[in-house]
Amino acid sequence: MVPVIITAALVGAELTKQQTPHLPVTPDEIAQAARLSVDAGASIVHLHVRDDHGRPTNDAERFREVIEGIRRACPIPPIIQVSTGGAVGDSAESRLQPLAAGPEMASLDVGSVNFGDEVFCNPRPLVRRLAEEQKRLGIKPEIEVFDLSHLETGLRLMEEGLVLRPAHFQFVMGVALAATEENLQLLVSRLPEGATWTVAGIGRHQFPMAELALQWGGHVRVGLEDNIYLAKGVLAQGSHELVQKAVALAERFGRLVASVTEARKILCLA
Ligand code: KMH
Ligand code: ZN
Repeated sequence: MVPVIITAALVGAELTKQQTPHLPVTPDEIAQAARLSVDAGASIVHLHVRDDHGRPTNDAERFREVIEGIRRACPIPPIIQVSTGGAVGDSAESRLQPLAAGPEMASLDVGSVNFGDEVFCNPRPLVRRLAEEQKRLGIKPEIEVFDLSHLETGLRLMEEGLVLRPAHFQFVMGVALAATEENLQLLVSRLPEGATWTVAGIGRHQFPMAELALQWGGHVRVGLEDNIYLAKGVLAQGSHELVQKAVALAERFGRLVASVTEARKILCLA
């Protein structure tokens, strides 16, 4: 099996310091969190950033500052994947901004979904716009699949040439779709030829989903954005502890952990 690419989702847009004091919010804290996660085995950093008050922002300048900080802090800089999902309710204009900060990858949310008590809106025209801009800038999208219909939309974007092959999919389990083995199996079975995939299990589903991905040749996302606990009732001291746990699981299932160079090759990044 190919080495497993571990993505560290360090910040998110919804999490607060009240929920976990280990959440990085300043550019320095985020750079340090990235360094620890990359040292632990992550090759991709999925990135949201915060303003000076710790609130989520899509400001291109703040993204640039944080990305530079991460690249400076890491002897071997990771692949930076900016979020174009932002926070629930962010405008299209705002969600396009992180693409200007020079990332190699970006998330591409392709369908609307209930998100807690809110709705994460991704109407088709917005999705097309985000996909077009990523293609224009040579940024590889990660198609975010919160629901089965999102996979269908991803396939359509590929047919339309808005997402180039080989496409990369992220299965987000436990927000809309229940985080079950059957659901993950169904999603994997619908992937197009040559596609790569990774799984983000939310909350307590993080590691059960990671275990399946490790056994089935998929890749894994962990990090505080999705789950703040290392074990029941034990807060992770940072995303790096969750990366360490994923690395230990990879060893258990006989998967090597991809270096940054290997991850670039697996994902066919330029
Ligand atoms: N914060 C969520 C509403 C992404 O990064 O693309 C969207 C999200 C997905 O986190
Ligand atoms: Zn995100």
